[in-house]
Amino acid sequence: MAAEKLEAPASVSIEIFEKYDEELSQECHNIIAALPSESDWFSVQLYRYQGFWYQKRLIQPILNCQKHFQAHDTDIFIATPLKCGTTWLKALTFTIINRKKYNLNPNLDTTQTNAPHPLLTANPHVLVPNLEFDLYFNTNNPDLSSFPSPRLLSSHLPYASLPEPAKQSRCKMVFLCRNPKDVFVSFWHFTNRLRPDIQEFNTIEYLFEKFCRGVNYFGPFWDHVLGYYKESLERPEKIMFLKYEELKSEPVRVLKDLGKFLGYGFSEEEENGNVIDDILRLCSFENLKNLEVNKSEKLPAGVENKTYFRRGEVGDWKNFLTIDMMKQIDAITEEKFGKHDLKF
Ligand code: PAP
Repeated sequence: MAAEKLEAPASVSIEIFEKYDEELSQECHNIIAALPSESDWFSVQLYRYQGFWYQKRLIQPILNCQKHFQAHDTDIFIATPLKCGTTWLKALTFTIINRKKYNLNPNLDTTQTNAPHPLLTANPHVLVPNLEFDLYFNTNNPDLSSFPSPRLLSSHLPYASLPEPAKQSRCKMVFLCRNPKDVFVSFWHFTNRLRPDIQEFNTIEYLFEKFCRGVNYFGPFWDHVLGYYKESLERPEKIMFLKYEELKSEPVRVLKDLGKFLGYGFSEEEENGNVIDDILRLCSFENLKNLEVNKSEKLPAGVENKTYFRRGEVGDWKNFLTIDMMKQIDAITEEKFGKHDLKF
């Protein structure tokens, strides 16, 4: 197993991972009391709600958005399990939709007609807020009326647990998933970067066992993917199903498809010009990772932006998983996805 030096923790205070009991509604208390639970990698309890695992702090926001979120037909949702490329897809989608407003290539800004691109000064997670972590985290029913149309929103929730209006409306969803072995390795590093100073590093074996049993945030990973996959087959006009690997290997084709799916298709002139290349360059791992905002700033919740940019490669699992681990994940993937002809 290759020894990548584990990075020092991002100095997140443990408080942001806990929702104090007194802030929970009575309904939430009652629900949590009846849920199966086990401890996570922060030694905080995880709870299995509607078939998926969450920290206690997320149950109340999930209830809030399930109860209060009202969809617009023009909304666009980015839906992902953790560590599948959310940050990248947020950057790309934001940029596709707003490509006429902002300057896509700072080196070619001869006209100065467009404003500087927001990605140069804001992390993609700030530009595309998440329902359960951002919007409904501290507020039961936030006022979203000032959001410009189309509202660009995101969620890590499994399809079955999304607010009903999001499912019933004609809003569009782009779902991105990734090879589970790379997801696991990315997640393992993420937990260690976030761990509080007082906590030991999580061993890969410890987290692997939980991941394979489905006991990780928004997991089981495989069930999460299947929920969106099946729905995307039923309603291809509503849900676009993407893989991180195809975004890596065929970025131009995927971007064209994505633009078309969202109703922001590229014109012939744009396709023949530099627009698609400019978008890909602006949103590339190298570019985003090296922006000052992503090197030195934090999200409002306290997580350092740099935590979201590690290696950005396909197949990094080979550097960390043993043969046995590989076989174990592959067997689960085959069992869960094989009959659906879903391959990674
Ligand atoms: P999240 O679920 O916490 O929001 P998410 O953005 O989905 O995280 O996943 C982070 C992964 O995407 C990291 O993968 P790695 O650990 O295997 O390196 C991160 O490096 C990768 N990533 C972030 N931005 C980009 C990008 N612009 N292009 C490609 N990969 C990216």
